[in-house]
Amino acid sequence: MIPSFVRAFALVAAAAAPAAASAHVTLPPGGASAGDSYAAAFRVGHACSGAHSTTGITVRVPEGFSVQKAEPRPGWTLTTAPGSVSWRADSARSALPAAERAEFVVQGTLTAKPGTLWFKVLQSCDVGSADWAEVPAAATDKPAYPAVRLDVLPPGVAAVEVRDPWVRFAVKGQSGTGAFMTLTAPSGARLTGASTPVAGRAEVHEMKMEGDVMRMRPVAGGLELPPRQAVELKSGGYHLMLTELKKALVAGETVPLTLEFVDRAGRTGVLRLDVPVRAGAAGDGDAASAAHRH
Ligand SMILES: [Cu+2]
Repeated sequence: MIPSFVRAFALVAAAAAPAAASAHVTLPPGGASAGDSYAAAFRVGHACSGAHSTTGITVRVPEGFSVQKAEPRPGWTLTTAPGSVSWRADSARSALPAAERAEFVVQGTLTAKPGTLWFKVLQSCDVGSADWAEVPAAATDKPAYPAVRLDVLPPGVAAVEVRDPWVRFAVKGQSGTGAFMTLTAPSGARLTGASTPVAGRAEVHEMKMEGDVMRMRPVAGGLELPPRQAVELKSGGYHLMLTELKKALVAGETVPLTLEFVDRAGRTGVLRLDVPVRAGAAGDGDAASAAHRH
């Protein structure tokens, strides 16, 4: 059984994730496990307003994160001081052009206490600067220059971002269907299983050509999610196979779905989601139901 506080935390974390606008300085969504070592990869997506390039980044490290080391960046000078890490471009040539994205990575260890950490990041540019340092007072607040948020998750909650999950509809009597989504594990993980009250079985499948025949089979050992790399579960590729369906799945309803993961340290964690049922594009999931034979 999953304690109810874990469930509540997971839902809050999932709801808050889309607020991280891609244009700001961000960490990969999905959070990190309390007490874990963590590579904080700050993504800088554009220069300051009206500027052509980013020339410096200074991260003010909150309590709750102990820095071990920062990754150097060629052509930039790295300076670490108590409570901060900064990179400064050695010349205009090595500055980060406005149209390019880059990651500035700080390795460290996280507090054992679950909660939210805010990293304040000063971005210096060829013209002006931007201080990403505003901590929203409420979840609905959208400050112009938000500090960088990191969700520190309690044991049992997987540090994985789930984007655009959906389940393909199923008519009454249909035995199986597919569930699709994009998963990103900031620190790496494996998707090892799933469960839902609407199906007797839920398995991670892959599709593979065997001779001329496209076949699907359970992924042995689970699906690898490399750190900070989005892995797509989609028709014709990896997917979650729901079989022994207990009812029709109607477009527009939502179904509970629990995803099970193992992190790099071997610890298990789950995410509990409510996933919409959709008709899907033509062909989505057809293969999943038609070709599925065990
Ligand atoms: Cu399948």
